[in-house]
Amino acid sequence: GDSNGSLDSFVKIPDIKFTKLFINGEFIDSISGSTFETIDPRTGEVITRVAEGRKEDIDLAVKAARNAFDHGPWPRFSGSARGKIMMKFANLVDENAEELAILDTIDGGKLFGIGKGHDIPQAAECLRYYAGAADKIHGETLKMSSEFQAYTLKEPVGVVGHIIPWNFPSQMFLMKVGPALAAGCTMVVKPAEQTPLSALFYAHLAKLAGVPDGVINVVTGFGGTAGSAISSHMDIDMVSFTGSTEVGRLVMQAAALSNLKPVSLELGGKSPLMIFDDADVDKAVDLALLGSLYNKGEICVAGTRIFVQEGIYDKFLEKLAVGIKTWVVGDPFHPSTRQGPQVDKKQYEKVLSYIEHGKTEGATLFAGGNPCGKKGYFIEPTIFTDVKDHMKIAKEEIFGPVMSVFKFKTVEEGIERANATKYGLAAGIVTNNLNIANTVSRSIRAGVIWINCYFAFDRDCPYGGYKQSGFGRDLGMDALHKYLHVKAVATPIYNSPW
Ligand code: TXE
Repeated sequence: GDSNGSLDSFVKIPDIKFTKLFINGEFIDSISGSTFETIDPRTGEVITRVAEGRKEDIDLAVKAARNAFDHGPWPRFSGSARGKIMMKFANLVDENAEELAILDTIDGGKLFGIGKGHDIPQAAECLRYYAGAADKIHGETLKMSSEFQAYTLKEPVGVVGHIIPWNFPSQMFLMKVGPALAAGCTMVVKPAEQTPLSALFYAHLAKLAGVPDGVINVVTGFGGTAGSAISSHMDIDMVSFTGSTEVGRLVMQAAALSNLKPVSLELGGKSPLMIFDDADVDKAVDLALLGSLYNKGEICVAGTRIFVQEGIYDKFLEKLAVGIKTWVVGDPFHPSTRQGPQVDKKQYEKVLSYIEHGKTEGATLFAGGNPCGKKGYFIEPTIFTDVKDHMKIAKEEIFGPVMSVFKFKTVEEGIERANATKYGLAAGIVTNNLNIANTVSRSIRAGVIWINCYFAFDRDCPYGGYKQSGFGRDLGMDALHKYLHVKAVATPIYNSPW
């Protein structure tokens, strides 16, 4: 660990510009005046203090969003007028990609090179995708069975609450805000307490681009206070949540007990990657490493249950032992680092405790298994083999760089065991056999299936959960439609007796 030299030697870290709540187009202190520390997981040191929003700040933000929705221009603009402003917003994101990537690296331990070169440009493209959709929102004309005709209108759902996690602060922000903006909604965004910095920067860029005041409000703060004030708010029309299954349950409950607002939930996962006898072993190893270790394993769709068919099992392990050595842990600013620190002390300790469980439950520790680095929250990429389906590490989401390898015999057995989970977010299949690929794709109960690839994310491709991984979709046109209501308007065709 920390094998990539001293921290901070690669880029100059700029002063942090935005640390206050963004409400009604202005950066303001929280009503209580309280602030909280945001920590650099590379060192465990404080980066800065950020305004701590609570219920009363959420109330203020909702008032601004409500006013912007009920009386402001945003929902009343033509779609193309909204699209133009969103395009400008996207251009500003691109122009500021380096600074935004730095914020996500110091706040969340994410790889800087990938952030600047991929994540943030792709997030800007996602915004453009929805900007392009803003003037293509339309309903249908219906000839009804009676003497009426009807048409449908697609109307924005209103004030949206977005509660987002820390693992992809930039992509998450723009993938939630983009379709809601295109739909004509106004919103209150609560970023995760671990990674508040880039969200505030996005708020600033939105204002520069010309997004009217009150349309996007960002309230930084904790889940139990600011977050729950969103899910139980009487004046928020919908909540889009990404986070743990445990908190997803609370969000849905609070929504039900308040104003019955619809929710969309993107929750935890324990996705299988299934490697069949005929697979290209090198490709299988690459996908197994990527699928379970990318973003230090802090990714909801991580393929952490690696099912390997018995005919290829030994060869796979042989190459995996070599492949894991290329997975370098260290300073996320260093260009050759593949894995930075876990996001915070809580996640770091959670992952280490799962590793202990794996050892005591009798799985074989094949690689890694230890914390590393002199400071910060670094953990060695870890592989367990001989994992049994009933073990804790086989069943629960670890959300860290820990891979579990299982052996299976037949396709049917593989499908059954891959499906034996309460989650259903994603699955990977490695095979060149079309019949196996087709059969398994249709048999796995999960929202996205990747054949001979993993993390094939695209703004145009929806993803989301089956089972306790939640419901509702992010990305693609499906995400736009979750921020739209369907209204039917009927009128008689001729003089009707009705
Ligand atoms: O999640 P939380 P945590 C999983 C992953 C991880 C575990 C715990 O397994 O180890 O969850 O992480 C806000 N009402 N995922 O504790 O608490 C919170 O402030 C309303 C999977 O960080 O669910 C943050 O903004 N909101 C995942 C957001 O919810 C509340 C991503 C997510 O935090 C709240 C993250 C409440 N009562 C963690 N309590 C994924 N699906 O990608 C907290 N929050």
